[in-house]
Amino acid sequence: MKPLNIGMIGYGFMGRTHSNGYRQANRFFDLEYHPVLKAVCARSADKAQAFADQQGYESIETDWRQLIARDDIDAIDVCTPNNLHKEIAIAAAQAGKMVLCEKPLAMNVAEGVEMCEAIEKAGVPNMVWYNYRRVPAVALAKQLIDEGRLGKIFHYRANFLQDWTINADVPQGGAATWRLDAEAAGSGVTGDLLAHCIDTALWLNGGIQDVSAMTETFVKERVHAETGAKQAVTIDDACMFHCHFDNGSLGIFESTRYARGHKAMYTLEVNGENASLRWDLHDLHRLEYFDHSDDSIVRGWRSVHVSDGDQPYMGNWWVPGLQIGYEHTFIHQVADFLKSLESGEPVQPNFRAALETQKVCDAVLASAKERCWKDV
Ligand code: 4PW
Repeated sequence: MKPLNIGMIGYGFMGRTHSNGYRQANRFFDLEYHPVLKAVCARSADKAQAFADQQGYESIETDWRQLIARDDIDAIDVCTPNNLHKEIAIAAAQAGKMVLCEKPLAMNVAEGVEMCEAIEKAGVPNMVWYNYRRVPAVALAKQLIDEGRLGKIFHYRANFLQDWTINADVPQGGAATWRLDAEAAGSGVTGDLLAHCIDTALWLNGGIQDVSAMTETFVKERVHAETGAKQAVTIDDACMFHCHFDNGSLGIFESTRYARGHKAMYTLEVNGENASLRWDLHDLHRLEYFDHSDDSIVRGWRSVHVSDGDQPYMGNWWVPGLQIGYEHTFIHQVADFLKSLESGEPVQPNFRAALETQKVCDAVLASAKERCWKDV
């Protein structure tokens, strides 16, 4: 097996999901390359060392430029807040490293374009971690749509609902709550949650032409986690939009962190002429499927438990009927990335594909701000 030396930048929640993916992929997939957890980088040496000890990294760095300069690193994994993605990804590409970047690709389209140009000029393998494509039930939805089973598609709808920022005492900024700080995140739920829904939608249902959106910021001021100063909140707490897809279907999307009772409820539904399907992250193994060609006396929504060896990714896991979970989506993404190194076929979504999601996010935010339809 060929080693692939990973240099991870960042040590938060996503750093843990990716690290687990690197450790597990070769245990379940037949792959030519195997990731080696070479180094993790964080500004605090103590935090980097604690992460390295827990996750199994061989060494630490406290300056990402040093990490990129190391000869023993093949791939840089960007797990920082969004405002650092561009600088790190471009520097890594220019140093000839492969780049795996957390979503969303960038703070905005302008940054994303620069990143795509740099990565393509360097010609290095690259990927953006839109992990929900790798839920087996979602991958099965893609297979059913691509086989034409739904026929002409009329409607696509998706929600991503959470409730963790309802309390006005939650601070913004800092290591744990940078997602509430526009300076670090670029946007609120649009880049954080809707971006997932948009990536999946573009993958399942094709391009989006134009959007009409509204956003709201329910809590207007928050204390900064590090300085303690009260500041205006400039992220979108909730965002909704509707759109036209290139294939003539209509889309409706909603995301919020103010839906009491919902922690990470990502749902999607696609309605076609012949069939419909729907999926819910809270019950991620189920793909609900309605096929109008079924005999009318037994026609109805089927609840397909996606755990059979014939279904996407599941042949690599236990035996039919047994389940996997959220963390496996990252293991699948690592496996797909490593396979792409073997085949030379770019893994999806790469930077260029993730730029399409960024374009929709920017159009959504502009539409909400200007209160009008925006072309993507
Ligand atoms: O990327 C998203 C995160 O920022 C995740 O998929 C879910 O929402 C879980 O945490 C947040």
